[in-house]
Amino acid sequence: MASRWFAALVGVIVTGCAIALAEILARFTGSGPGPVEAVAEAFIDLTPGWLKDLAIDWFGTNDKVALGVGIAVVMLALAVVAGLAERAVRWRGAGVVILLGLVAAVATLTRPDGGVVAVWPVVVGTVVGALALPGLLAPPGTADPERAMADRRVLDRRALLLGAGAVGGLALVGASVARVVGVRRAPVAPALELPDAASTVPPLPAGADLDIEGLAPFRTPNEEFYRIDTAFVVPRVDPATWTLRVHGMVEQEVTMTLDDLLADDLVEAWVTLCCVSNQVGGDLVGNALWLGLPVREVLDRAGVRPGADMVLSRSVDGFTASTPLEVLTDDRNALLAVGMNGTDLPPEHGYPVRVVVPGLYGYVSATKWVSELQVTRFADETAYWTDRGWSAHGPVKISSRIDVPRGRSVAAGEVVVAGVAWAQHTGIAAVEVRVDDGEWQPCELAEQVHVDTWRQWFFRWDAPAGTHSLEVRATGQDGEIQTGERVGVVPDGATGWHRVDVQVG
Ligand SMILES: Nc1nc2c(c(=O)[nH]1)N[C@H]1C(S)=C(S)[C@@H](COP(=O)(O)O)O[C@H]1N2
Ligand SMILES: [Mo]
Repeated sequence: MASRWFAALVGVIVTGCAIALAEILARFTGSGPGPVEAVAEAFIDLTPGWLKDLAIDWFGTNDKVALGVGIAVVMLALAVVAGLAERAVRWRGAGVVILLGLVAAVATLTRPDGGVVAVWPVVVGTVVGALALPGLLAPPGTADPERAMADRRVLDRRALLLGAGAVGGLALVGASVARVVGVRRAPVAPALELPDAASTVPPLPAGADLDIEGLAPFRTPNEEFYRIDTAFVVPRVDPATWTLRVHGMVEQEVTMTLDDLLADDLVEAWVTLCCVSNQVGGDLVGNALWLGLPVREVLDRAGVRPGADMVLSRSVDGFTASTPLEVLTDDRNALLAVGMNGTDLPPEHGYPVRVVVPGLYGYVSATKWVSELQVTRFADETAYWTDRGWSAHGPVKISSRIDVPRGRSVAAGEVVVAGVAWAQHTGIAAVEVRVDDGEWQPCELAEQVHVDTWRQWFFRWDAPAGTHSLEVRATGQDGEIQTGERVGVVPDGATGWHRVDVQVG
């Protein structure tokens, strides 16, 4: 009989090859999401809010890597179980493989880009795995010495086969991992020919960026822009076939192609985007120069019917956001964006088209890979995160953050304290800092570029030796003073003053 180690190894190799086979089939026939992707994304959709918060808290924008590692560990464990179960009772391990396959099949069926036709690679992989496992681990049937010799030879041949299988399997697994991490993503995002904006922003005033080391730059480069979404694999959208469908409570449905959009009068706008999961002092916030078509133009063409109060934007991967109609129809720069900092949207930031709305958290507004705008009512529809315990409305809360000094000791004497503050669509009027719970002291502000962007600030601090705490708070142009009350991110964003401890020596 095969040893436990051998059985576990066979389990891992067979399961690995079965998964890789299904991945490769899905990839090269373009049938839909691969099983790993489907399971990961179904898992993300089923994750309760508190667990998602914990994940973002622990792993930040590495949450996908963490999930990938988690899935790999669980699959490895189940593969070992399959091998051992097959060794114990014939067909039992095959049963484990079939169970795994069923989970993957159900996940694939329920994905927006999946469905019945997308399931066949999983079926093939499962059948191959479920037959290979008992085939490779069949116990010697008899105590007859001659039969035993023959069995030995069979086992030897199996070992050889396994070796070859392992090599091939590793190659397949490598290829599918490459697929999952998106190494092969590049060719599916052909560069768009972005037109010049019909309405441009004025050049940045010299005083907009204080250029202090360690301070977040006024403009966040695309590569450094935080990424938060439910997509385990970045959706691949073909710009040639992309359309935006505007429907629901409208006079007439409108369908736009990318050419339609690019031929329109596009506007440029500086907008700071922020995630509702951003903790006090966190970095899930960034500022970019966006290029796009005002959403109100498109809504105008469709003709919004009376009674509507919300637009549910939907992405190709099924994510939805509920945005109040009024912020999409007032004069703010709510955009169907095609450009980010002078280039196309990077795939992970919504290529080819996403929504950007100044003043709202991303989860209720900033739909990436957008494909639909449904004009409706808050009473009739709910969005992705609303169904998971988050508020239906998500206006950004006034915030401020200390970027320097942070996490290191500084020499006594004059220390520059600096950071950013934001109150999108309201604007920042003042920022104050206090040392060791003392008096609030006014800071200097960088030039305001737009009420929709963050604003840098700094403070010259005559720092005495010892350990000190620094705290910051902002005041909006509407007079609102940032509250010191500590509230967590659920259900509609964190509040509280950012505090850092500094060692001065
Ligand atoms: N399709 C899609 N769009 C999405 C999301 C998503 O999960 N799927 N997440 C939203 C959230 S919660 C935020 S904070 C912003 C983040 O945009 P970014 O990744 O470009 O920074 O995208 C929004 N748009
Ligand atoms: Mo978010």
